[in-house]
Amino acid sequence: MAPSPTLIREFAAEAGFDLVRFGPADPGPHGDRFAEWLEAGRAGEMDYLAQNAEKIRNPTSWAPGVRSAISLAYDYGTADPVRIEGGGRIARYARGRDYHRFLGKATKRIRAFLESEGVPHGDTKVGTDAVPILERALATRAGLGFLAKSSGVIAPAHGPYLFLSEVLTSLELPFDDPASGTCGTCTRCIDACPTSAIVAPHELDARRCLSYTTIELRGSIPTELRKAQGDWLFGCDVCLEVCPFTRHGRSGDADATLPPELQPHPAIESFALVGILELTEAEWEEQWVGTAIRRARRTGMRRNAAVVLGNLGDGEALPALERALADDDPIVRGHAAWAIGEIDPRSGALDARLRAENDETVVAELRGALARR
Ligand code: B12
Ligand code: SF4
Ligand code: SF4
Repeated sequence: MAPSPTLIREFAAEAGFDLVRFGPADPGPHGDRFAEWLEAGRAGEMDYLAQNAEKIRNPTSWAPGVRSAISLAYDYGTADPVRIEGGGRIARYARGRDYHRFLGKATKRIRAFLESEGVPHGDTKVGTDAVPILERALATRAGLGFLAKSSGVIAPAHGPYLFLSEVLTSLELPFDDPASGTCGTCTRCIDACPTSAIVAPHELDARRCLSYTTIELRGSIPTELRKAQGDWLFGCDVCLEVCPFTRHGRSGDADATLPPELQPHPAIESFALVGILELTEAEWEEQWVGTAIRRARRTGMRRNAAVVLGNLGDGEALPALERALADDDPIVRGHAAWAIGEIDPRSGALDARLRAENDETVVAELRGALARR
């Protein structure tokens, strides 16, 4: 016999989720919005979204027989983003061990529970983030929260810092009502976004979002977005920080209420910003394994560190940046040149490197830095 909806809610709460709602296992009209978004090129280089578009729009194409989505949310709200020694901030979601593992275990427990209650093996699919599902669409349709102008899902009683997960099941569950709450006339996130990435309410141009440029983008960060990056080293939380619903997140000593997996990772706590610019392959492979930061790759993190150092304008970072001009990695060399141009474009190291450099992109970066004299 199938487990009762009440029992499923109780089990999901016990597995660690703050919110559990039931809704349809398909994105409905959000699927069309997603297709328009892709068509407009707003996904940038995230090709996996276009490659999985059919699966994303139609979950039954890869999970036949699913009828309902158990939409789940975990409130990870904390007081502060992680600050790296010497400057540099990391978005709150990436502070601990990779949250995919933490939530993946919890969703798998729910699947095991459903199977132990008689749901046939194979009738249930689970996911967190890295899954061909419009998680925000499913969460909104299940009434877990409302679709905010930032394009995030906000649960009025918790705020915007929510990880989403889902269990798709063949069970016919009673769908929940839509969540109350709207953005109303507020436009704070749109106004505060440093790169104007929220181009209209609910519409994000990912190519401009710092979460994309510092994490997903391989290669160079567009020059016009570098200053706007400020001290964000990985991801960005501005549109969540300014949101008036943020005060409804975890309260009191919020950090202490997070499980050990979501406490700051030792690598994040022990590396200084210059150390990240100079991160060796061995350090990356030994000390950063198991963090969500790995998504940016070592090159990406070193590139991001150069941009932040340039934005912080700290002359003490110049020797490290000048050393980075001779790095094997042209992305690191190019961004180091840009950062030196921000701090001290008269540095002789720029001229010396220009004489030796034969990578066209780096040459352009060096010329750009020298032009600031
Ligand atoms: C690709 C991706 C990104 C991209 C693009 C984000 C985007 N807004 O499109 C980048 C790298 C920029 C990114 C950034 C972030 N991400 Co992200 N990302 C994803 C991922 C993998 C896919 C999202 C996607 O398909 N985007 C395409 C757009 C079109 O879809 P969408 O964002 O869901 O937008 C929907 C609405 O806009 C809706 N819509 C818009 N207008 C209208 C109007 C009507 C009438 C209707 C019906 C619908 C509608 O249609 C879309 C489909 O539902 C999801 C995980 C997943 N599998 O869903 C996580 C996910 C969305 N990300 C998440 C997080 C936490 C973030 C960041 C906060 C991380 C950070 N601090 O740096 C930022 C937030 C930036 C922002 N303002 O959105 C969470 C969001 C949780 C939440 N509460 O909403 C998710 C769900 C991961 C997770 N499992 O927790 N992300
Ligand atoms: S994460 Fe930062 S850059 Fe991206 S939309 Fe939000 S405020 Fe803008
Ligand atoms: S800041 Fe305002 S507009 Fe943006 S998501 Fe929050 S309530 Fe909505």
